[in-house]
Amino acid sequence: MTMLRPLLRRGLHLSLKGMSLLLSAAILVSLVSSCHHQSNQQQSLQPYGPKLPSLQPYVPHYEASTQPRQRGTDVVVAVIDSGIDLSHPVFEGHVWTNADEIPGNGIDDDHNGYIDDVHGWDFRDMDNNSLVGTPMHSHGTGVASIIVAGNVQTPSDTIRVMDVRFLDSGNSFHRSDWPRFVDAVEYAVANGADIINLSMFSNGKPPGIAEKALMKAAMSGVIVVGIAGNMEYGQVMYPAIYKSVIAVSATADDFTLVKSSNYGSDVDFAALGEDVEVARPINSWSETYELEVQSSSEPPMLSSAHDGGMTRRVSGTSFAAPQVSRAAAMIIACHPEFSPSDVIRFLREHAIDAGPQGNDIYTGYGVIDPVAIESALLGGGVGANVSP
Ligand SMILES: [Ca+2]
Ligand SMILES: [Ca+2]
Ligand SMILES: [Ca+2]
Repeated sequence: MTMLRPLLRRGLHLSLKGMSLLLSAAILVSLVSSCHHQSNQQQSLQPYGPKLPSLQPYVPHYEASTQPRQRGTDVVVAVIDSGIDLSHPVFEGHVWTNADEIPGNGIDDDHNGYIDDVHGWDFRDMDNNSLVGTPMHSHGTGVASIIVAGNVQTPSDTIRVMDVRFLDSGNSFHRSDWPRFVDAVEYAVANGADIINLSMFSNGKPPGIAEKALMKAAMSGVIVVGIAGNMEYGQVMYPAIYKSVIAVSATADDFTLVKSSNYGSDVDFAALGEDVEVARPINSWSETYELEVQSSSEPPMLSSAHDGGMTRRVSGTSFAAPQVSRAAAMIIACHPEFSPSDVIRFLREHAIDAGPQGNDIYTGYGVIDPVAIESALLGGGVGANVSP
């Protein structure tokens, strides 16, 4: 697939919170008119409940996610990861901007506890820029590029990424980092994220504060997308195993599970996670350094072959999850009235059934292809661009 298309500058930047209601309404109308409204949108939509109804009881905290989150006209996806090189052209017009923060004045203008946090926060260095301080791993830039890459004049037009750096230079984190993780999640929720992408997993069980933070995020209407993991285990790793997090496994082009991908009854969806073309950082990134620390990295970067240009090809569940985040973001862009439950239902209805019929331990409810989701949203029919 070709991820990075020629970039066209958008005429309007929609992230200003102070924008007049009239203008917002006009933009909303223009956006919605480009989306095909499903005839069943007025039906009563059921919450996405147990992952396997026969085995697991309904979890009440999902009830909270039946309420739409209060949001602006943009769809904000917080990428809690290793940091993003936002100067890469793929992000042009797709960067979340904190409109209440005056850049570079050394003052926390919006009183959210973070000084000059214009595009996010670096919880590794406790500064406002992933490109300065400790070396940034390339992982987050690749993940984020999947979320924003696409055509203009489509639902993806309003998607903005928030750079919430958490992982260290080796793309790793340690047990002592969980409080930092909680801060990162709370930052994303407090600053307007509609979706949190968590392309990371933990070998050990996180402390209760981590689960609580993710549950609070879900209860406040944020959709959290995580990864099954890349250990070949028949079990989804933390934190995606939590019911407040969507667990994504990785499939190849032919919808078979990627060998390294974890699987299990907690998998909700699968998405392309093999040989995916993503953006590679163009600043503040030393590939030599990265290769040196890669042996201890977690989660592993399974493939990093590239042509020395602006992109490279990678594999792993880390790059499957953002396909689901992107699909969810496009659904929200077209249906701002949808609650998280409605979004999940839309994903389920438009997932491509793969492997054993119905919900299965390898691909959950099926493979999410953002192109097929976009096609469905635009009225082009489900699976119009998909060959089984
Ligand atoms: Ca601030
Ligand atoms: Ca400031
Ligand atoms: Ca930094």
